Amino acid sequence: MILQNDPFRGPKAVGELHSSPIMRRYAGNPILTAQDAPYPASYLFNAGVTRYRGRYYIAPRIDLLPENGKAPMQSICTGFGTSDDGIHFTLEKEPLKVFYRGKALPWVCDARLTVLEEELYLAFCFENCHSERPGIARWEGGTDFRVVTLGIPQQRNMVLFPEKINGRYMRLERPAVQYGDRFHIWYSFSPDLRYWGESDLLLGCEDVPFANVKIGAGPAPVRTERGWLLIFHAVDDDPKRAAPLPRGTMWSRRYTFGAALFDSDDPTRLTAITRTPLMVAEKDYETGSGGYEIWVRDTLFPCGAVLEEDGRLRIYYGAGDSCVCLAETTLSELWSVMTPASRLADTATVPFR
Ligand code: BMA
Repeated sequence: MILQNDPFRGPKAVGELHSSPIMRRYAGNPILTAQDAPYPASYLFNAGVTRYRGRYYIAPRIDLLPENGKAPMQSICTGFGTSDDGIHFTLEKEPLKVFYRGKALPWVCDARLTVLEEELYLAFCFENCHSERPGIARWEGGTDFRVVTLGIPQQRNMVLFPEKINGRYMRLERPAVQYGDRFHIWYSFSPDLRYWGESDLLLGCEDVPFANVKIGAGPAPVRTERGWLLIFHAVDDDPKRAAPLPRGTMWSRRYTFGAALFDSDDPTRLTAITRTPLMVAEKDYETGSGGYEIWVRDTLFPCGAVLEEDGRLRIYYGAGDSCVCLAETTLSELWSVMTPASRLADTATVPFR
């Protein structure tokens, strides 16, 4: 539903966008594809990545489409693997399982990994006959995770902070709304990781000049000397771009990503943002040119970030809903492209005008 009297309605079309020169793509991209899965897979992308106990862990979304010949219908799962260098990952023989009331949840996808209090957590979305829901699960060893909490529909892009904030756990989520035509990032607090509340708006779609449809949290926020750094995806739509995807669906959207900074002591308070994207699909493995077969063009979807001890920030992103790629920058370069900012809506209770 489009609200005509919405004071935050932005421009209809965002226009041309380019990647920032501060981002360096890894020359060996993509770092992980469907061919690396030890079981049937059509596309492997959107991977949560973190460093835990001296190793890198990865949890990529893996889709199997019927035309692969081995599946009667599309299915989605999440792989799980490790690496010593953050570039060469080996996946476990089976996808990960997220147990809830004795059963593994179906279609777990778009995972983010967080190390919190020395434990490894998976924040995820799962899809089923009663819609999409988010959840958080704790690793139990092998490929097993156990649910700690599940949210209600319709939400995706749940992300857990790696530390307590003033004595409470904090998470981000992205509810889907039928009210208004844009989706925003929200936050909640919890005393125990299980019960969540005090939910409020973190960042509005209107705060991101290169989004006109939705935004969502990317990897788990990273603590820096300037505050909490959040890499987020931004979606803009332009009907002029409408053209079919390889499987026929019309597609006129574009997923790019940027960065926002939040106050160290109060991460609900925005302090700075990139007013243009950090990255936009440009390389063949991101656009589907040059013989690369991709599923959804113009789509970059970051789910992993690792701040190395030498100041390099590694960002892991899904490209074209088809593969996992890596790009790097440094915090000092990031500060040079961020602008001081505060949220346009000072509360999440602004009346219609
Ligand atoms: C979102 C999610 C992501 C996907 C993106 C682009 O809604 O489903 O997994 O990468 O769309 O297709």
